[in-house]
Amino acid sequence: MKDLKRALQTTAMQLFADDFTHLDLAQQFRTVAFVTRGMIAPNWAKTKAAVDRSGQKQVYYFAIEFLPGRLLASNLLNLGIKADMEAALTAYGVDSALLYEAEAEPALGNGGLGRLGSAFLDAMASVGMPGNGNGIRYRYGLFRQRFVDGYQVELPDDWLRDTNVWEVRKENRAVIVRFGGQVWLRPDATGQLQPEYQGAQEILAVPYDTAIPGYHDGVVNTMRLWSAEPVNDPNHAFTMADKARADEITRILYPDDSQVAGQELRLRQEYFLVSAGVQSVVHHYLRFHQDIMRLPEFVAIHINDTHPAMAVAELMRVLLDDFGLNWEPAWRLTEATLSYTNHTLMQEALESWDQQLFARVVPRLAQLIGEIDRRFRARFTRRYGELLVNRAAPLGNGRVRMANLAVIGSHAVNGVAKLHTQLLGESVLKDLVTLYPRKLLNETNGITMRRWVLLANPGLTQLLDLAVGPAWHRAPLAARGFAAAAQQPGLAKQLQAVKLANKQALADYILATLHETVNPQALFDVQIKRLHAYKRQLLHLLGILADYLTLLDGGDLPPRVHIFAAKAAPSYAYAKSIIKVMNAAAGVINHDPRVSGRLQLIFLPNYNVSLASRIIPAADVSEQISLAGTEASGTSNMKLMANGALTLATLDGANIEIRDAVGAANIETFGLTATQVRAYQQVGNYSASAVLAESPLLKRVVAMLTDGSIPDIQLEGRQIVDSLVLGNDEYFVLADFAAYQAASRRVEQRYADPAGWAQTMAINIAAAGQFAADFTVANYGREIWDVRPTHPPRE
Ligand code: GPK
Repeated sequence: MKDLKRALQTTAMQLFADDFTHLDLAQQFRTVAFVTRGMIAPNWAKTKAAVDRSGQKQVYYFAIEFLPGRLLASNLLNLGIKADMEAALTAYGVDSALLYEAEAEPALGNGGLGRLGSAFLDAMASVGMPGNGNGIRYRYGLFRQRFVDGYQVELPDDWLRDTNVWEVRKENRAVIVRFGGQVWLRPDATGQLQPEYQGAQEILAVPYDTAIPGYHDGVVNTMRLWSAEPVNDPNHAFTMADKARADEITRILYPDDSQVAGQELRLRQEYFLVSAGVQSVVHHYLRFHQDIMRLPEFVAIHINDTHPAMAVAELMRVLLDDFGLNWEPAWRLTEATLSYTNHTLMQEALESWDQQLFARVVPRLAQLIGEIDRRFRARFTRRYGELLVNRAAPLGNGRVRMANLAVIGSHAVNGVAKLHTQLLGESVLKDLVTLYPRKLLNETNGITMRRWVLLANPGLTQLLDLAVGPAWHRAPLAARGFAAAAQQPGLAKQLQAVKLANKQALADYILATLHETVNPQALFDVQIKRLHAYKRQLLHLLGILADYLTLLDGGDLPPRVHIFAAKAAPSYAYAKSIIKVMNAAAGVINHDPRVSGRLQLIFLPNYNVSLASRIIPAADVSEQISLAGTEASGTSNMKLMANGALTLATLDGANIEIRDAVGAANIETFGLTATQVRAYQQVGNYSASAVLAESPLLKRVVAMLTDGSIPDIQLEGRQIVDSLVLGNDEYFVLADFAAYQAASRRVEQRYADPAGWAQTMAINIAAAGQFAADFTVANYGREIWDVRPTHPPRE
């Protein structure tokens, strides 16, 4: 600790020419982070050297989003110096909790997809797999959300305003990315066709590297994020317009994860990420290897969702144009190097690009994809027929279909939960699975147990350490013993006390941010995720309104606090209407003395990784109520169970695997199954109005949206009712309503038995270990990447 104190003083003097104790909180944060970074650096250099020297195969995880969360506490934890640093800070009179909050959160992702990428980077480092992130350094991350009159307002996220302590700019590793112009193919001296570019725009891609330290293992991997700049040519000054055109590419993260907007800038972002990434992977490979034909022995490139799917064509471009390979060997290398994860079944989220736009932005890739398409058709049409091949081809109806391209160019394709993978094979990827029956695999998602339990829930961590020892930090399955241990009434009592303390802390936060007082003894019922029709926050809201009416009618329900957090895409009007209606309903319910202390609706603004860390440890119930067959996996379901919440769920995504892990007695499931939903959709015999006509309670609830009982929501309430009635309730909210209400009552009955509830909590916590991302990446390594961890998580 003495050393740390001295390091803080020295660094404060170097950075700010002042004493550590004289600095403000932001400066103190920078000082502590700088010291921490200095302690990571030697192992970072050592890891890189060791991987290069040993020639171990490396994973490059290409993703248009990463969502790491704040890094200081997590880095200190992984280095094993968190307690020491906190002691040093205490000695200087600094509150470490406040200091951690001074860090800007890197919000370079929308939600689950980006968070999964960051969980994988953490996990790869923690099990000793050489793994690199490859992404974009957005100047502005996901918008900050505020509510004004209950409406969502989006504010810019200027996260780089104060310098980012963690990143290292590597200008010596910059590469040039080419856009637009014309490409001609001309035979060179040997007769090979070579592309000749005319009028292309060149952009400099500059990498910024961030260290990703593993947990207590001395491994430090790298997340590389690319920033666009004008090319700096000493003989040709760039203009302001050049600078603006470059800056634009990495200016801002697209804040929508449900729709493909089809905008040229997004396509440019994707190509920028892919071209910079592929070039840098190949450059690095050539520093330590001679033979490009051995690339897949040393390099695995992973395509996270379709946004980086152009990697297929870009790697072909490099192999053909820069290395002069012939098509077949280049294609074999490409397929062996690449793999792809699908994250959604939703039609509107499946990416495709207008072929003409595509050819204008990336003309050489358009040529190559044309050739991939031609060869694909030539190979399969005779045997499988034109209809099937047309559907599965990379080109069709004037569009470039990114999922098809990714599957065709990869040796493995995976879904993110068992049900999702099964449904992929039956629907979105059916034709491609017919053509490539062995490519499709399942890799169920995972989470960073250490961030979501060790960091977020110190109380529970202490109890787990007490009950099963600290082995679970590295070997997540070791938490299994917690279920049996919690049968001792003493431990069960302590578990209840920890949960209560966490709820009190969240109650304090709610009071400070929304000026609402909530009772920590009440049931805390949590739904936190992006706002989407398919995730059915609306079903939860209808349930709340029904309970409100029941209470007004004189019914008796136990005290319950419903806690939401969710951002809506700025262009997603329906999702924004739900937010407005939620906030308006909160205004009515929370201030009605007739239900005071018994029912509350709390919508916390600006959901992000930091807010999740506050809410999750305090949750009693985890709402995972998407329409069956729509949520690919979900990962908040795993985080919440790991913190002892009971899952209230449809049989969707990873909820099914959670049920299998905890047993049907320790989860509440309800609603239509994916098979039943599909049957309705195929026959077309679902009638929302018929459901409505049969339920007097439901009718009253839906009426509340338009009859003025919730003020100031004329348009929004109407829009929602129209979607349910005129639109025939695309997501079967009304169909599942009665089952949801019944499940909700069962949850309350369980909660009335504190001893039984404590057992269920313990069983959920004990069973969560299987969802540690440490296992997920080890499985990817074994089944897809052919990369083995040096210290795999114990089974
Ligand atoms: C899926 F397709 C997408 C997307 O664009 N963004 C995103 O966050 C999510 N996802 C799924 O919706 C979740 O079910 C899943 O757990 C998560 O990706 C990670 O796989």
